[in-house]
Amino acid sequence: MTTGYLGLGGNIGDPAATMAKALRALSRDGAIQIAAVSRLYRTPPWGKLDQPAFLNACARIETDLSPEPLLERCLATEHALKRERIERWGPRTIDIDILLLGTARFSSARLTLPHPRITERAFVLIPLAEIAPDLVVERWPLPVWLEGLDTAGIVPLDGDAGWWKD
Ligand code: A4P
Ligand code: MG
Repeated sequence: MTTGYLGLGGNIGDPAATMAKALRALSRDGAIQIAAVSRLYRTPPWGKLDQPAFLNACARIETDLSPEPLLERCLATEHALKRERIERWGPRTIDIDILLLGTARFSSARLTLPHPRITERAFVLIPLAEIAPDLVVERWPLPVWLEGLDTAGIVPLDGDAGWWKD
C-alpha cells in the first residue's frame, strides 16, 4: 500500500456536504482507504479573487492504485457530484486534486505528481500540515513553504475530523 494525499475544495452549493460525499464515495469500493481527514477550513479565494470563499480539506489515503487509475477515481467522483468545469480557478462544487502519491514523480498529459502548485497554496498546505506535520515536499517541510505565503483569512471551522462520516 502506498500513502497518498488528496486536496479537496469547493465554493458553490454545500461544499462541506459535497466533500463528505466525495470522501465516502472514494472509499466505497475498497481500493482507496481514507486514513485521516483534516478539519474543514474556510479559505479566501486564490487565483481568481471575485468569487465566494472556499472550503478546503485534505485527506491521507492508503491505496494500491497507480497514479492514472487513482486520477480516474477522483475525476469520476467529481463527475458524479456534478461538478461543472466553467473557468480555470473559478467557482466549483467540488475539486479533488491528487497532491502526492508516495514519493512518486509522475508526469503525463493528464496528471502531474506531486501536484505542481502545492507549495504555492496555503489553502492546501495548512490542512495538509494538520494530518501530515512531518511531511517533506520538494525537499522542504510544509512549515518552511508556509513561511513565504499569505495565510490571512484561513480558519478552521468548528467541529472535528469526523465531519465527513455518515
Ligand atoms: N491534473 C494534473 N495533475 C493533477 C493532479 N495532481 N491532481 C489534471 C488532479 N488533477 C490533475 O483539473 C484539470 C485537470 O488537471 C484534471 O482533469 C487532471 O487531468 P482542474 O481541477 O479542473 O484544474 P484547474 O482548476 O484548471 O487547475 P488547478 O491548478 O488544478 O486548480 P485547482 O487546484 O483546482 O484550483 N482558492 C481556494 N481558497 N481554495 C481552492 O480550493 N481552488 C481553485 C482551483 C482556485 N482557487 C482556490 C481553490
Ligand atoms: Mg484541480
